Amino acid sequence: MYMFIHFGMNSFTGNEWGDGTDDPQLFNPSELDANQWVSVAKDVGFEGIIFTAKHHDGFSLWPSALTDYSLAASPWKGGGGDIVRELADAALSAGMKFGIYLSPWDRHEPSYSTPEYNDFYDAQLVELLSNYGDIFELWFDGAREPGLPDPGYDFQRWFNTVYQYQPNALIFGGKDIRWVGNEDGIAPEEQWSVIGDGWWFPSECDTPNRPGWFWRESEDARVLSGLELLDIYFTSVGRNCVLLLNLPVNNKGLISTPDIVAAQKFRQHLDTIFDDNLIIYGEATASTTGEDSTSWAPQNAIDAKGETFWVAADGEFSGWIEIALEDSVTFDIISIQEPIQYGQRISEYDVQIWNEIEGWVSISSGTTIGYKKLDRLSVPVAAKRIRLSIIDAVGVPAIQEFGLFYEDI
Ligand code: FUL
Repeated sequence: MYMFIHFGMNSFTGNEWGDGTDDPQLFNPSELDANQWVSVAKDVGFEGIIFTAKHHDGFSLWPSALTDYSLAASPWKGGGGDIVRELADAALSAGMKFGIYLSPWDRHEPSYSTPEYNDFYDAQLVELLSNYGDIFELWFDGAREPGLPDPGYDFQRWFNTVYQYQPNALIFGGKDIRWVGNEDGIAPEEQWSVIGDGWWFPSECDTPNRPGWFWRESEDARVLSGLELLDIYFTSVGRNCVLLLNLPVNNKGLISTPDIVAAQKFRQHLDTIFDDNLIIYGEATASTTGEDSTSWAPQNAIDAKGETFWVAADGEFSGWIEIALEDSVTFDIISIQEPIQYGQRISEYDVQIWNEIEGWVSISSGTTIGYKKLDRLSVPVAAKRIRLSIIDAVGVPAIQEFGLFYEDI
C-alpha cells in the first residue's frame, strides 16, 4: 500500500481540475508540515508516498526554473519554499519511499500541445529526478482535455529520462505499472500480473478516500470510514494489486482529522484481522512435493514466513495442500499467496472444508492468485480440515502462504 497525496492550488480554490488561471497569491498554507503527512502514512502502514508535484492546473509545488507559475510566485515562505523538498526529506528520514506525480496535461503552460512542450515537460522531469534523492515511482496521469486532439506527448522520451536519472524507478501509466481501469479501488476478480512474454506488469488501484482527490471542507463529512477502506483493501490488495490510497492535504497544509481518524481505524481493522492466522499450528500435507536442496515442504505454506514455500512435484499442473488442525477453527477470510518471484502460475483453485457427512465441501473458488488473493466468505465457517485444491496452473503450483482469518469486527 502506498499513500497518494493530492495538494496544490485546488486545495485553496475548491476545484478538482483547476484551469491554470488561479492567482498564485491564493496559495498560502499556514501550517504546512510534511512530517505530519509522513507520520500519518507510517502509522497506517503505507510503504511510500506519491505526491502531486504538479496537477493539471500547471501550478508547480517546487521552484521550477521552467515556469513562473509555481510556489515561488506565492506568498508562502515569501516565495522561498519548496514542498517537494520538504516531503522528500521527511520521507527519507522516516525510511519511506517517495514518488512523484507530474501531470502531463498542463492547462497553464503556453507551449502545451506543441512539440516544445515535450522539452518543457522533460526539463521539469529532470529537475524532479535529479534534485530530490531516490524516486521510487513516477506517475504519468493519462487525463487530458476531453474532446481536444492528441497533444503529441513524447512519452518514450520522458520514460527514457526517468530511467536515465532514476534507474530503479517504476513508471505508472504505459510502462511498468498498469492502471486497474477505474478509480474506485476495485480490481477485477481475475487479475494477472504477467502479460505476454514474461513481461512483469502488475496493476495499481488508485482511489481517493473522499468524493474528490483534493481536500474540500464541504466534504469533511464524506471521508470513507475505516470499514469502507477495509472493503477497498479486499478489492485491491486482496486481488493481487497495489493500493494507492489518496489522503488529501487541506488548505492549512495538513491532513485533516477526519481523514486521519478513518485511516487509523482502517489500520486497526487490518491488525485485528490479520495478526492471527488460525492455521499456523496445523499440520500440512500435499498431493506431491517437489525435490530441491532447499525444503519445498507443504508446512512452509503455513509458517508465516515470506521466504519459504511449498512447491508441487515437477511436471504437475494441479494438486492440493491440506491443513489438519487439532481443534476446529472458525474463519471467514481465506488468504492465498504465491511466491511471486517465481511468477504467477495458478489459474484455478477451490478451497474446501471436510465435513463428516458430505466429505469435502467447497467454500470458495477463484482463478488467479498472484502476490495475494483474499476471499471473504459471506458467513463464517468452522472446520478442522481445510484443503486448497489447485485445479489448473500454467507452471508447477507453489504456495508461499495460506491463511485463515476471522473478521470479528
Ligand atoms: C486523474 C486526474 O484527472 C485526477 O484529478 C486525479 O489526479 C487522478 C489521480 O487521476 O486522472
